[in-house]
Amino acid sequence: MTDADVLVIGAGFAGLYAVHRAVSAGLSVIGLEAAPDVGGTWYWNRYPGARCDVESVDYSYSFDEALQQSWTWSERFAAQPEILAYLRHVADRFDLRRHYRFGVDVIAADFDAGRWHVRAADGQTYAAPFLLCATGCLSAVNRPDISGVDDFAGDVYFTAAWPREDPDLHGKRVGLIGTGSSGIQAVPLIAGQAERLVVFQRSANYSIPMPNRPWSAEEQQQIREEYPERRRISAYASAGTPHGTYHKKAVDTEPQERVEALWRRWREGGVLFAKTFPDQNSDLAANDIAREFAEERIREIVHDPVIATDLTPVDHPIGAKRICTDTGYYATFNRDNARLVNLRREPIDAITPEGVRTSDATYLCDVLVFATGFDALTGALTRIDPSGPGGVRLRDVWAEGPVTFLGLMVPGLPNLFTISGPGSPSVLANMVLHAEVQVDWVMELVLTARRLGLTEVEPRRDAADAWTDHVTKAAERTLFPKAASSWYLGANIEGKKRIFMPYAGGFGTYRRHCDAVASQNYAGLVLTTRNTPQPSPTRE
Ligand code: N01
Repeated sequence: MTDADVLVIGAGFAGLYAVHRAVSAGLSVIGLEAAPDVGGTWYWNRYPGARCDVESVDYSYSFDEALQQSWTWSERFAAQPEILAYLRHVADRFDLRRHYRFGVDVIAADFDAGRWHVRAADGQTYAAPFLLCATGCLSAVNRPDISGVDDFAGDVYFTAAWPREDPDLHGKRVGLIGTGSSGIQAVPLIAGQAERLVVFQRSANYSIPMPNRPWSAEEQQQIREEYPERRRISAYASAGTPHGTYHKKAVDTEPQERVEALWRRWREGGVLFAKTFPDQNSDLAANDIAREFAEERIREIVHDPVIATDLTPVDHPIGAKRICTDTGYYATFNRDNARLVNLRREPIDAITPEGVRTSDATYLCDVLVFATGFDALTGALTRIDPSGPGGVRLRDVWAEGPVTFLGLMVPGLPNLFTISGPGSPSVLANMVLHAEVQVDWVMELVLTARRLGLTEVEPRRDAADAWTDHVTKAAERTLFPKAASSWYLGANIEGKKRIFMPYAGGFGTYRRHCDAVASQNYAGLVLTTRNTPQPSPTRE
């Protein structure tokens, strides 16, 4: 079967849920996934140390109470293998794999005669009236074009496409380029294996220790009992988790009390430190308080003051770039076999067959690890570059930055849905609950359209402009745009328009916007009925 009611691209958290929702609603659905199995980002990012920075009990589906009660997370912050095992379990439990074609790399999508025609790299096409792109925010790998990169004689690995068979790095001289979340998580593990590790850092990042530990049996029982309440609080919370900020602004809190609040968050670990105080991400004075606290921790951990200074960010308020979480990152630079190269002082000239040549030295390497990130938020979509009626192309509509309605729909591209797309909270929220909210909204719209005999649903240009303007204004109320460069801003990709892409207004607020649009009969959308002949899809 290559025709269905709905096509879903992607088999990560969002894609799997979209397929499940569509099948449960009685629709025929084809899922297309480039990898050989389910998992999405958790399929590919299997580098040493890969873990989620949101607590496992929150970073999991909420849509099915029996699933929630039956799965037991072993640790507070789940590692990649456990998250992948969970997604495989979900695929088995809801029999989702049979709707998927794996190993299918989608390269194009055109809307014609009321249907999306999706083309794969192998030439196969698939068609359906509705297309859900659950292609991920962090899936289009950034492979930097460094001079000589193809000449390197040793092994090359990308954290974002790590081999299924974990490479043995014992006794190897490893060079690692990139110090975002992936590099920072991988560094301590690689240093523990390699003979020598050289970390090439262009920009330092703030990283908070992740005090991971196993959940005790009592905690697991308590989690099960409290799940409904935990989810009820999370449903309209600002980040889709039950955690809030300190009850007072940093600038209104006495110094001693502030430090105590910061220590509490530091010890809780994870991304929550970025939200210790309610004004931390909107007021530079408040941010400075948290930033200085974190910088003091770096100086305490790292023995060599020059290295500590090099590891201290100089170009962004804390949290304005995605805060990283680690297990022993800073302390790694106290080891004899780990070295930091500050590329701002000593830029890379070229990669040679033997290693990395900077302005000052050549670092001999047997292995190069690229932890160089992604063409985030838009990359996976613009690489497909869907084209609508009259030849409207996504890349053209987004030439000056992503224009969306609710981060979910694009003017000129009917029946196309961008799950976790730019203009939605996505990476600023709990991605799993976020996917559930968006997929539920889309499926309601699809079912409504089918019930009313509508063949096309599409946002009005003025409604999309108004939402995009709202997204920009929400970002302007924060410190996010103050980062010199970040993937939130698209600034890590050459030629990409610099614009803050996620919706910073909060997950709960976003959800209320979605609810309001649906309850106002989809205000902002153009709903059309055309008499186009429709092939009737076969159900599996
Ligand atoms: O990617 P990044 P990432 N020469 O873009 C450097 C999520 N995530 O994969 O900052 C030299 O953050 C680049 O330098 P600069 C999380 O949301 C979550 O690490 O551009 N260096 C930067 O240091 C995260 O934010 C988890 O100057 C080059 C690094 O590469 C997001 O994924 C774990 C370079 C890229 O950092 C992305 O993280 C992992 C070049 N030519 C990821 N090009 C958890 O849940 C790029 N860089 C914990």
